[in-house]
Amino acid sequence: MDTPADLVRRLRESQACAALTGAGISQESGLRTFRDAQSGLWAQYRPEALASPEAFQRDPKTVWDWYAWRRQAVAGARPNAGHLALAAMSRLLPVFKLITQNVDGLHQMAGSPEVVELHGNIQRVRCADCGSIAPSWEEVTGEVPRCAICGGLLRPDVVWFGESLPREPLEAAVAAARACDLFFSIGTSGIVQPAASLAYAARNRGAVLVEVNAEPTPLTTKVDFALHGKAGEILPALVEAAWGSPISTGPAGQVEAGR
Ligand code: BJW
Ligand code: ZN
Repeated sequence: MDTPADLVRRLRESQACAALTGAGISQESGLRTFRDAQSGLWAQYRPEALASPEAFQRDPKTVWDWYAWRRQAVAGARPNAGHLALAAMSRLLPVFKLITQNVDGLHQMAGSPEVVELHGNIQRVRCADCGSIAPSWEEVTGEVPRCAICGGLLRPDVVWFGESLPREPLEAAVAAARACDLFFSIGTSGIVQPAASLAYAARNRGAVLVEVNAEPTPLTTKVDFALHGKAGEILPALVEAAWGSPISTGPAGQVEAGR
């Protein structure tokens, strides 16, 4: 891929960089994006129709099973070159804030420190009634596991449509968007609020916007650099162009990139 020289210069010179990622960055790790058609057992469902408090109220077992299935897929997934490139950027830039809408934990596994998780994490489970995090639970066929404290139904600790985002991560994300000079929107369709507004918050404060996506999105016409293709190819190429050496994974899974 040809990386624009002006973008390479801006990346090298950035004093405060922020990136927002979405499901597209994990696609090359074998995880389905949110708006991909589902397959098998779940082909008849739209993810949007399952990721809501109303769906859980109506049919908690189906929603629980869908998350159990996805949790298993996430447990078998590994970070790809895109995740590793972002982890390298956190070492190479003076300030790099990584904000994700993903619930899969792959950025952390790639070595990114202090990832801001806007939509929670699929591996955590909490009580739908009292909110306690369940340290463990037992899968019982035909039933949704219950809270050991109050007996309420357990649910994934993720943010569904119509629910508020957790306050601290949202504040951290808005602050990072407002303070950065370079903002990346990576592998996200850019339609789910309030995450989608972060790019505009950055732009309103004068940041240069970069989009990395397999396809055009509503943000494409607003960005300074639109890089179309796979995040797992574009991001490593960008890091290599800016800092001159390819990203590699050390023996302990540590990400390295030369200055
Ligand atoms: C690649 C690639 C590769 C593929 N390389 N790229 C203002 C206006 C209108 C509506 C609202 C509004 N404010 C709030 C709302 C309502 C709602 C909303 O935004 N609705 C929209 C659909 C219009 N928002 C909310 O309800 C939020 N809560 C909230 O705002 O509370 C206050 C409030 C409530 C009600 C009314 C008003 C205010 C909560 C949103 C929670 C979203 N939750 C989910 C589920 C999380 C748990 C789970 O995983 O199950 O989060 S939904 C889903 O969408 C998930 C994702 O994180 C999120 C974003 O999806 P993402 O990441 O963009 O994935 P995709 O699949 O859409 O796109 C993948 C992209 O990757 C594509 O572009 C591909 O091209 C690309 N790609 N392969 C690079 N290899
Ligand atoms: Zn409870």
